[in-house]
Amino acid sequence: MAINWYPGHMVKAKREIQQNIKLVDIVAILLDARAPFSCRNQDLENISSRKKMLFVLNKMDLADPKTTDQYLTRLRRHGITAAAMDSTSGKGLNEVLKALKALYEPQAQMLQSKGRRVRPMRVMVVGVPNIGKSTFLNCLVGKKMAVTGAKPGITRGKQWVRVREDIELMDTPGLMWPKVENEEQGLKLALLGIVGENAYQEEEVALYLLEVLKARFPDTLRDTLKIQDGDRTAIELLEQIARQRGHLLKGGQLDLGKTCAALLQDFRKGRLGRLSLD
Ligand SMILES: Nc1nc2c(ncn2[C@@H]2O[C@H](COP(=O)(O)OP(=O)(O)OP(=O)(O)O)[C@@H](O)[C@H]2O)c(=O)[nH]1
Ligand SMILES: [Mg+2]
Repeated sequence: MAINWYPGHMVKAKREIQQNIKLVDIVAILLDARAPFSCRNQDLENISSRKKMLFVLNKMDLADPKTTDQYLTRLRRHGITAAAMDSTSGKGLNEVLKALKALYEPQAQMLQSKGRRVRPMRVMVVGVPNIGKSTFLNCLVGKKMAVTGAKPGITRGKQWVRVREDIELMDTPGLMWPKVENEEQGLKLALLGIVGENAYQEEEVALYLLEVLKARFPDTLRDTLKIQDGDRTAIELLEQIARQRGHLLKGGQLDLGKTCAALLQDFRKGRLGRLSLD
């Protein structure tokens, strides 16, 4: 599925990020821990490349812990500073803070050696929509400063916040790619809720989810969704789930639209377990 979703506020947001990048010391690039490689936005990394970067695998609570460790190792092998975090509970926050401090240390020492005051580090939080940038910021502040929400496109303009005495953070709106050509990447982004709901077909994404479960997570089909694969196609599995859940239209036919929407919600809320996709 190719995705074309680049609403107007993102054009403005990209310009704002480019203009403000010179004011910051570090860019925190948030990725979804369930599919960090699919969430990497080359555009954003290019804009950030002259700054120190910290990659944060957010929503770690929804991802398979072992796989998250493997992803972190893979990123670090490429010389990337990376940490995982759950911004809703604050798990992993200490590692993130430690990584930020380590990245800022050379600059702090330089200021000190020149006899200048070490000012708070300025961190810009960037990433694709709905990845948890505003939640991450709130978690660092320890209270709700930025508006968050369960759909992409909540933050519309930049926002600076003094987090603690040693950190200032800037929240930014989520940025998509002008066009996502890679079929599977598009499906993953839609499944993760990163793409606006008008930009994809729910049925196509739900069938992709069932294909992934069939191929890689048969236990989830059997134990969580309580269906027997029995070599059935994804559409047959979808129909069985619809019957099981009693998703029916007035005339008695299956309401597959309802089942697709429910399955996507189940995945996004972690009700199918901690599944990593990349
Ligand atoms: N389970 C879990 N949910 C999270 C985490 N971080 C954020 N969320 C949820 O993800 C959704 C999106 O969070 P936001 O903070 O609004 O995301 P954003 O990146 O600021 O989104 P935009 O401003 O739309 O680009 C919300 O429903 C959050 O509660 C996390 O670490 N774990
Ligand atoms: Mg936001």
